[in-house]
Amino acid sequence: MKDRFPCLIAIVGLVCVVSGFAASAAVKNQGSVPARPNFLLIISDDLNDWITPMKGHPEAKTPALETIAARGVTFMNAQSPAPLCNPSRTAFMSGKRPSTTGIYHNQQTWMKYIPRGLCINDYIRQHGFKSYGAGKIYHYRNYRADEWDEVFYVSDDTLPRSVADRCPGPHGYRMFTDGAPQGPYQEQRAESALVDAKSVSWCIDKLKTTNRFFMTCGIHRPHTPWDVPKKYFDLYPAGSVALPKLLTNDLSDVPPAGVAMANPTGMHPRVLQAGVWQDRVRAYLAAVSYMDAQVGRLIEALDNSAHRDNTIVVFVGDNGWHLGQKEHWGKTTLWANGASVPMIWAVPGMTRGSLCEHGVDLMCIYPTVCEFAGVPLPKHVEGISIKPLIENPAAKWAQPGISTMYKDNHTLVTADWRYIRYADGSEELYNRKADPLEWTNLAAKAELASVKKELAGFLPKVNADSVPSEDPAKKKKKKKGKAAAVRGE
Ligand SMILES: [Ca+2]
Ligand SMILES: [Ca+2]
Repeated sequence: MKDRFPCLIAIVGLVCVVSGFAASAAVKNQGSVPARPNFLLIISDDLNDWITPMKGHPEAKTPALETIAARGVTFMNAQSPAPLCNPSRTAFMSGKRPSTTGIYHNQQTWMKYIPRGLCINDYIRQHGFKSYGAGKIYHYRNYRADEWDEVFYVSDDTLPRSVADRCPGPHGYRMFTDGAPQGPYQEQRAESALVDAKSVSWCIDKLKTTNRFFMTCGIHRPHTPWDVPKKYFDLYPAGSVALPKLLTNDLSDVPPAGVAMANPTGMHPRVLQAGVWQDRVRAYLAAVSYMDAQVGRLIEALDNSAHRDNTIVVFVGDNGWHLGQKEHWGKTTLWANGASVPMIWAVPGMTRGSLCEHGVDLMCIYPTVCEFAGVPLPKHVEGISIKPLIENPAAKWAQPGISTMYKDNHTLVTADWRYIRYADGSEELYNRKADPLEWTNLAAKAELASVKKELAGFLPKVNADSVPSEDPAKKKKKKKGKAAAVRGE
């Protein structure tokens, strides 16, 4: 692998084309929505567009998502409210944007700032739904158990608690930051013992007994670690999976605020130096296929249940993931790789395998669920319903999708454009149709000033200060102190 790597770098421009776009196939949907629909919201963690319905990676294998997409509308330009777990999930579940709440980081406890009763899992209970949650829905244990009818949460025991623990252990651990793995795959346990399989099994059991429901299943993968069972690695040939296409000096037309988010002196040189780019791309794809297999189990159970024809399935990711694009690894950027997420809505009797190119964001989940459910929309909810686009993906649409990374840094996305404005006023503008990989920043083009102006009109009017973060070190100390007190120390 290491020997091969210089060659891979040299030919990277030829290795593959990750188009990020599938052919447009907007089809007007017809039919009527079930009179009393249930909702099954499936959230995958750190999933980018490397899924077959979006064709973001030519080799990605996600048959379950293909099944959902064949029954639904796949949104090709959906944005996460924030390209990071806690602020994204808090925003789309509560209905309040990060720029309104000041929740921009993972170390902020949203329950201190979002009043009770506002989050959709609690609100919908007031209108005759049972709400069930399993797995990672909010950011790990950051949730109020009493705001669900029933909630099932098992810690992701593959995720080390500290950097010191990030070494390959009995169950394996593969982060993009670590050196070469000990083996091609390290997860040795039976699949049924893994946390995502357990969450899905819990949901499958619930489907057998429940009536009108709002069920959310949060799947941890493809969040790191990527050591899923061998059979998912076997789907991708070692040493020859396509790498993302990179442009040399892509960051040269990006303002300093954007370069800081890319952090090109951080992970990417380390990945190159360790010679593990191929390994990490393969492992990410394996984790995506593992996630898809869990989704497949859930969809199969739904199909075999009494709820098949009256359950609206919504599949989303919470933020994107770079694997070297713009010399970046991970999330926390405002480009398509970081901010865009998969979103598929399958509405029985209405949708049937179409794509929607309009820019939208996950803030639509709350109001769209309310509209399909026929329940009043609470005043605090900031998103707008995309039911018109689910009915007709080619309908006229003015509102762009919005993603926010820390205070006052936003991206606004339509079918044609990605506009980024950082807190210091610097800008980027990409033509999504002509330049889907977002290589050429057009923000300085005088003839495009009107495009920027129009999009800037949609920038959030409020940019709340960041609420206080919990210091994980202090938290640990406090916990240790508590434990010591229990032991009588
Ligand atoms: Ca995430
Ligand atoms: Ca560039």
